[in-house]
Amino acid sequence: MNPDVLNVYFIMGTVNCVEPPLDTLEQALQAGITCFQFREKGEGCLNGEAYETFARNCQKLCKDYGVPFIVNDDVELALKLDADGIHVGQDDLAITEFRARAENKIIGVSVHNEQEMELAVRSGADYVGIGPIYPTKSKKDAKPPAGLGFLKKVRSQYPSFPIVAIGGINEMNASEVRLAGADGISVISVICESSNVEGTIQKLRGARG
Ligand code: TZP
Ligand code: MG
Repeated sequence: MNPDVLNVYFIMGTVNCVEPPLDTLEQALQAGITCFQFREKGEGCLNGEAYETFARNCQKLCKDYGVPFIVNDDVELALKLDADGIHVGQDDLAITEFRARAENKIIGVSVHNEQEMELAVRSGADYVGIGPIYPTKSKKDAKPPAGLGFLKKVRSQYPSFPIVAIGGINEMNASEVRLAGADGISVISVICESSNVEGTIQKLRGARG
């Protein structure tokens, strides 16, 4: 995949939002996010029909702006909606199994150590997510913050594999994360809680973006 897609990768679910979620998503799309991940999970999240309807509404907005719509974890939803891709963690399904069912979709995988990285690449992932880089309040079961060390190591071992970094990234630290080797940054709260989504996204963007 083209790593520029990862430049400013917004992740969102209703529980992350302060403003109406679809308003936040549309503002983020207008401001130039390059990828969107639908991640409807956590206490108080939508279920059943409301979950699917919300996903479809997010997908439609992404289509309007030509931005890839990636589904977190839920393979069946990704296939049902014909999403552009799926992002899975280590506890979710095997990449090879999903690839067999969705040849042309983007597959992203979260990795936390060299073994997971090697397996993701070998299994045919299109990109990896590395984090949490810094402390985050947006994922209850997040691993301890890893800092930039692992990211730098992976970049040196895989000079051109698409990498997005995640966890506690904001306007202040985005550039050091990019300098450490990330093609892009993935964020939840800094956009969901911004009072100036456009300004925030401008500052998050990489030089290429
Ligand atoms: N995975 C690792 S950290 C994280 C996820 C989904 C949450 C990132 O959210 P924030 O608010 O940008 O720290
Ligand atoms: Mg998962």
